[in-house]
Amino acid sequence: MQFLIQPHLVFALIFCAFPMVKVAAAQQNTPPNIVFILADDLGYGELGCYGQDKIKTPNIDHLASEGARFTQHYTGAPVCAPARCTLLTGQNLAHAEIRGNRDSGNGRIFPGQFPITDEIVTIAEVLKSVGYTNGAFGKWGLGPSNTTGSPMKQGFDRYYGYNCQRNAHSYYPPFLDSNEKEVRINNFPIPGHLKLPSGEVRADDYRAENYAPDLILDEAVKFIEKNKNKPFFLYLPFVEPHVAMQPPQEWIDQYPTEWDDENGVYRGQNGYLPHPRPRAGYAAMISDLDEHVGTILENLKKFNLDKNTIVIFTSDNGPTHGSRDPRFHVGGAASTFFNSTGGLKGFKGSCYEGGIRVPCVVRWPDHVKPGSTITTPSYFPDWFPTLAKIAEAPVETKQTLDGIDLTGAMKAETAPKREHPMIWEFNGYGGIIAIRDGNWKALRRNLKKGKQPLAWELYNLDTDPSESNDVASKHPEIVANLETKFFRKPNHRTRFPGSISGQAGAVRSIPRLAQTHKLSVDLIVLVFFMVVEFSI
Ligand SMILES: [Ca+2]
Repeated sequence: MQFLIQPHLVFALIFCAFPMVKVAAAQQNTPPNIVFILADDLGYGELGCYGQDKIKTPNIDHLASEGARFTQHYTGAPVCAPARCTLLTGQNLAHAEIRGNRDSGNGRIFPGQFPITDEIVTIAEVLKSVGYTNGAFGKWGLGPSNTTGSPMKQGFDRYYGYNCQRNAHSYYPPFLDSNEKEVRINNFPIPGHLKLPSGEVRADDYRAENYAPDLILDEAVKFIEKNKNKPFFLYLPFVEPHVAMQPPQEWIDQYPTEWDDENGVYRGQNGYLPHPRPRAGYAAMISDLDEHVGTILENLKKFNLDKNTIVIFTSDNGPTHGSRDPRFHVGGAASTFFNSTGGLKGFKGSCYEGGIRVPCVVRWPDHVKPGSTITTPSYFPDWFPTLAKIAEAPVETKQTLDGIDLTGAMKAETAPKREHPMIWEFNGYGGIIAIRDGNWKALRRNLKKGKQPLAWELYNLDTDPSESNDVASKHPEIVANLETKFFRKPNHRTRFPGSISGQAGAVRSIPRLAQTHKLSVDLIVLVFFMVVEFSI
């Protein structure tokens, strides 16, 4: 048999192939979808891929195996609202509009948090400017509906979840917020805080009709399907494993009953809700979170989006800290039993590593090498320039941006250069400031008004990641250098006052370590600012 080349057949083949070529080119040129998953209070050591050996996290571990793990990634703040502010606005705590978990003050039971302003530009707004459709699903915390801080006024086209962080203290709340409307989800909601001093503690007594994380996940999946044909930014600030502890029973049953033999039931004495098996309950919350991450990844695959989507998974701050009853942490959490900080010092609310260093996994096919590790120190303000770069979006904002573009580090191409060190300035938990420059980290505590400020501490994180050996007295010159860098350009926020934040007078009211002659100059400056302050 002889093959004859028929001219009309050749024409037909070319004609058919042309649209395919065109489609392939279009797919290549489509900016990647961005999925940013933010866990709440998940510690550095609470994932299998970060050394956790009790709690099972197969989906996030798999995500890490297909992408990279950051080993020195930090949140921008050691608690919820300011951490979210640093993430979405690209500013560190010396510049950020939100510096604490302050309520909006609107007098409602769930007031929402103090709103970010209209002037501030969020990364969602930047992405929107180049055609992204943006959805946020989960805990917001940056301002109630009908204020400038509403997600719908900060670049998001769709929002579903807990606008108010306090409403998120329960997984069975009365309502969730859908765009700017409250939608009732439980007719018999469970409050986030109850005690049961005696009698049997039953997990089922703290459950109601609708488990909020499942509803939030469903809406996120709908968003993926609806926007599968155009670039989207999906921000998923999931609530787990923040207490109260109300995970599904199927996950609790996966963990050994013996775990809770030692301390027994939790009766709500450290706040939030009682639990019959608090250690199993805590692990169950993380497994449930892991399952939800798995569902998101499955859906990206289902809609053929997984190749052209960057997925980032991290946490807003370190694991839950201790409280009055030393057998449990707040809400019955078992941060010590699980070695939740992975050996780092401090917990949520602290600027020691345990409070701010967080797990961070990134999967970006063809860009990030599967199974790799990124050791570049980085923090939340870096995501603003990084995501803008990924989307090829121009950044035209008046606000100070404190982060650096991490795409070079993620692709293992170039080590990013950080002009200004990473800093944290937090007026909660007694008032703390911290600065990391290279491997050196300096930190001061007790800076809140009325407290006696403690001396600077200094740690070499390369040799002492657990911050157990304070070398400040050995290297006063390094401390003085970091102190100078710390006070580079803070700006004052009267809404979030603190003796450490802001104007030169306030800053210099802290006794500085610098030499005596410098101190006398500072005193003159202090007197000058006091005069100025009292004269207006
Ligand atoms: Ca948090």
